[in-house]
Amino acid sequence: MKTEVTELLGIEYPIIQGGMAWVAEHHLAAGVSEAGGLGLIAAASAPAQWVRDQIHAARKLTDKPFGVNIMLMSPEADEVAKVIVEEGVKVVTTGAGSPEKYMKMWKEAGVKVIPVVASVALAKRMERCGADAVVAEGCEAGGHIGESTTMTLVPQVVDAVKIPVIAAGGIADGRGIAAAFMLGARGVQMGTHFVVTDESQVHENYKDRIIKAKDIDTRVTGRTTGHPVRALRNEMTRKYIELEKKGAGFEELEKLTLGGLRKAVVDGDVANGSVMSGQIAGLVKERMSCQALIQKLVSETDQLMKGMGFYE
Ligand code: TUI
Repeated sequence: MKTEVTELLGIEYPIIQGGMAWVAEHHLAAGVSEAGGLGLIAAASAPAQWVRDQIHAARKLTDKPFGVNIMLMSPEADEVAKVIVEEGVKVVTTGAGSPEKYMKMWKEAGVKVIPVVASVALAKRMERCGADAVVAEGCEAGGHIGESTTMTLVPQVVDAVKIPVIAAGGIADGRGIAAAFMLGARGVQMGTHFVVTDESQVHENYKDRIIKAKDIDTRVTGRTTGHPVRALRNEMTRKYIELEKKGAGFEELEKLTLGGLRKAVVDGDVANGSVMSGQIAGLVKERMSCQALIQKLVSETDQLMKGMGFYE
């Protein structure tokens, strides 16, 4: 499965693990990289020293390349951006904003930069300022999302830029990967399925909710505040959406979600916490190791793409 993305990143398969806040720590990142994909450590809102420690811990588990995801709304983003360079991290992905101000520093250090974008406009801007590839993430994805679906966003981004495009949002099996290739992507980023792998350290309750989820079980909160976030429906999303309908303001709504992801991932409070997940959770029925998952994805994709001359 060689594509421009495997070449760019020096990995075996063009499968990237999403930079999921609280979920994407060193065990998961190393597991995905060891299995031939690209694992990521999510800096989320964590202090720079935590990120540094995670990088060291991942290096103890794998010699293969892995990356760090920076959430650009984090107050720690400036410090984490420097840690990337100081620690010689090979790949950085970014979310929830534009990484323009760090681009020069990263490119000079030889870091491969892959911004996650939810629009054609941002993809073009990222290409102009030196991005090596972009992840085009449709609103089927979990967490903070944009407006467009993967089906509509990916081909429009592919037509708008020359750098390789990696598709994300709604992908959890070989059919999704093959479909992404058909839309012009050269790789995929997946989150939800990796949450339930053996290497993932998230609370069992969180994994259970994903395994039991049906097709229509996610909800988007925060459309009224300009920060739409997709999560599995629970008491928190119900209250949140009810308050939104009543016209509640940002501060009142914020109280419901503050620390919510930690609550769900660490404490296992899947009723009141934020159980971020993509719409594809309904397809995720089995727990397995990162190795088994990636091998399953590769063989399913190969089966579908056989003889199409798509990749070498
Ligand atoms: O970033 C994500 N997904 C995330 S970040 C996150 S952390 C969080 N936790 C609680 C509440 C809110 C966030 C959870 N999930 N995906 C990549 C992504 N980036 N999706 C959408 C965007 C995006 C949105 C607007 C990127 C850029 C942007 O505007 C930038 C600009 O300057 O135009």
